[in-house]
Amino acid sequence: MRRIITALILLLLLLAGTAGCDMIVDMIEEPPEEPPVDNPIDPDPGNPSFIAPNTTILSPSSGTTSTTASVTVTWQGNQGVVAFQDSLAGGRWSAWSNRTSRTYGPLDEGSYAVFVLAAYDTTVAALIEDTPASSSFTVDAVQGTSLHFSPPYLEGGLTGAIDMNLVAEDVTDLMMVKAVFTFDPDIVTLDSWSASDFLTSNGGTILSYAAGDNTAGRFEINLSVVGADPAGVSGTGTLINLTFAGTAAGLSSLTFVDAETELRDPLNDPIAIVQLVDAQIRVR
Ligand SMILES: [Ca+2]
Repeated sequence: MRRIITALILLLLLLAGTAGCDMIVDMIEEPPEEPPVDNPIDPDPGNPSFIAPNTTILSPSSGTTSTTASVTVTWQGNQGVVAFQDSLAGGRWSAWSNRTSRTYGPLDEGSYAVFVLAAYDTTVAALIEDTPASSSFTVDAVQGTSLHFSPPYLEGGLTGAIDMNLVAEDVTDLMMVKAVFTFDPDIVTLDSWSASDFLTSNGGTILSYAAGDNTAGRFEINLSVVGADPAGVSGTGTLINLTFAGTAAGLSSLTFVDAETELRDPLNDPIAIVQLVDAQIRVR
């Protein structure tokens, strides 16, 4: 009996010893822990789980028409993105920042594309989004028969010309325009103007009378077309080109004098104006 018990104890010790040896072997032979393979910002091209930085533009969605001249663009990045750059087509890229929206404008009537780029690390090319996200949208802030400036917001300096246009939009049988607007003569002066080609798009000759006052900050222009066939023009086009000069840093509005501004047809009947849209010039 004692011999059997001794044999059992030896067997148990042997088993325990074997297990202990296995544990030690395991501890020695187990390789160091692998880096997690789902690290999304591991730029190693050999890492099949790498997820490139990516931007989604939330608004405006492509194809949107904005009825306001200022358009707020919002976006988001995928997990791990820490910085974005944004740009309106034709403009410069912004500095990298963590902002996820920007309001552009006031923008002129027309079509635009906005681009946004994301990065996990702006200092490593492989961690910057390859192709920026983009969205195309249209600004149609002026609607109905209108007079407006183009562009609605313009920046200029103390040297060089500041070129602005006066546009008639969505007119029918327009033959005569009287437009009066004011500006801040401490910020800008109106140096010159010239008739554009919209009123003569059916031929004919332009008769004009203009009076500018760079002390009061007021400009009045009367334009009519004679000898055109048909006598009036329809649609949208530029009436006059205006050239301002900056005189001091600041913001000047270009403000229509509603009571004195009018459109007339070939029968000399007034054409109802839906909107007179003012503009701003900033001199830096
Ligand atoms: Ca429009």
